[in-house]
Amino acid sequence: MALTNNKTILDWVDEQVALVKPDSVVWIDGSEEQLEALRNEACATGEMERLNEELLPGCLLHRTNPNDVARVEGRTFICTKTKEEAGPTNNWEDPDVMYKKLFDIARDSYKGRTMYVIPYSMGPIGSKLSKVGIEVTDSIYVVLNMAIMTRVGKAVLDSFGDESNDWVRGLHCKCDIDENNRYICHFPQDNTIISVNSGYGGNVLLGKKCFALRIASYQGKHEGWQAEHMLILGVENPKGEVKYICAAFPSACGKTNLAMMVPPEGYKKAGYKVWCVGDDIAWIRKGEDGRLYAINPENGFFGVAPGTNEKSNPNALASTKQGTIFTNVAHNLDNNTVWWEGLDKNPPENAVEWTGKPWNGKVDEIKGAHPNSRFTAPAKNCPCISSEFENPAGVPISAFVFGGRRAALTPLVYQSRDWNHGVFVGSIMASETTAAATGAVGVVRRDPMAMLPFCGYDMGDYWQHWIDIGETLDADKAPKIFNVNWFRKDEDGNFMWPGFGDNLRVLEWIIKRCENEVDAEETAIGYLPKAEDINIEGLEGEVSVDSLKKILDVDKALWSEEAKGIEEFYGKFGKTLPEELAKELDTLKANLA
Ligand code: OXD
Ligand code: MN
Repeated sequence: MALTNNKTILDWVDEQVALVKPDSVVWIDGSEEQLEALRNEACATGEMERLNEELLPGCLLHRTNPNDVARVEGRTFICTKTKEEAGPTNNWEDPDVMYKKLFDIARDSYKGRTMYVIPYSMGPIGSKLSKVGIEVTDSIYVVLNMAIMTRVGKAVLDSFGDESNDWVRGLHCKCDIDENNRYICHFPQDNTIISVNSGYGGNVLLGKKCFALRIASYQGKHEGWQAEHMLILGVENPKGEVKYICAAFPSACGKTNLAMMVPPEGYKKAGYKVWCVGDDIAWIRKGEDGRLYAINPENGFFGVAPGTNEKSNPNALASTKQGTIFTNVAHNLDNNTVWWEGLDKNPPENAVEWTGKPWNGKVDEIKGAHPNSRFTAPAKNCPCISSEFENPAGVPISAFVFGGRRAALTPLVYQSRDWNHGVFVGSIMASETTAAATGAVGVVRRDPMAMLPFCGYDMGDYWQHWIDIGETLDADKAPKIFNVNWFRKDEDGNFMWPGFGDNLRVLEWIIKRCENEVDAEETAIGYLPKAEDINIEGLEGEVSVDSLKKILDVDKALWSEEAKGIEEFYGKFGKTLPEELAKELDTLKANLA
């Protein structure tokens, strides 16, 4: 039974039914009874498996088709009316052409299947910063994941009301999981997403990258707010004051680890705490007091499993101990639990690897878990989840932090001179491919604001939006903007900074800068800490003031090379490159000369 009288929603659902022709239609009401019935059904058909009820209560295992294990950027499209609106870094297709192609693929594809209609809220239900979406899907796996990653059900529609048309349409069709006909398409001007021929997380949980970043970034541009690929964390000092930081990193830079970090012993003893508000996405708006406020639009973590362990991220691991869906990990048959590379040193010998074949735990021969295997865990499971997680007003942001993986070049931390310079710093973000593990400098890939695959319109216009937002903020209210690099290496290829919880030492300097409590040195690239101002107590033998000086140096020759790379990258954008950023590049070059 339909759960709303909103005609815009009812009409659209009718249109989808007429297109895909399901045997039946089920509206997801969000009740535990309905979700439990769906879990049972998925386990009865073999789509999912229940794990050990004592060790992993309420947890399920799922395997996707081996051809369908990751987001497919090459098949992801932004279908704006003109190609220019999508910009030089997105795949583009004309909306009419793409709708026709997708409708031809989707037509009748639900025959013999059930259509699930999922009403969901990105952000706390009813918050002014939140938005509503409806996803229809023929996958129970999608329903159960959406029920963890977002707020779903009747409560969403009740608070949304019968009048508004401000909601995002999402059609997902598994079809035959045919990789040659897989498309993840966005129609920002119609608030519409269509995803066909995939059953993998990032391609089918349409609230996440598709809505909360690609569609929402477009909405934000037109409505005066920001959708960013950023974690949100709070640092509580011994006085109980909490300062919030939003941070953007390309993949493989430890974003989830930073979002849930455990302070070093000395800090813990002194009374420092770190609270996680979000690990992936931030929606940001100016509040009545003139400061920027952020909410995490999600309600769970869709985290990469391999490498997650008691040491790297105990809070993420704890989050997966109940009510979690594991995708493409190894299945330990002895105790009906899960395993992945980097969990511990004891791969199970009586197991099934991620493709479903028997596996003996010999990780050198074949991997147990896919490198992009995932856990979908409820945020409320996280031991360090912030008390502000459900706050409809969001949290006030003190600092934006950008980062990347650079073996040389970028210092441990630096601060931008002002807002526009900060936008420049975000726009030149880059990371090296991890071939750098051998000590060789990897290939540099530019990923401005970590938004390259997620911006729903021209990236040059997106930078302009950042600059425009800055113009609306009073200088004393605007978040300060920083860049960090945890990955500097010495001549022998060893990391020079311990990372993980010790990154709090850098966040402490950042917060002191925001509070005007510490000086800095002005350099060609921005403000750098004095080595003595980064607290290294407890790091004896690992980091010294001398080694800190090395991670904080600015090599003008390397930066001049970098400036050339930036110029080349900027060249792609033509007339949408904001003048302000071209000027910042000139300033950098002049400072280096
Ligand atoms: C993610 C990503 O899955 O950024 O969060 O790729
Ligand atoms: Mn992400």
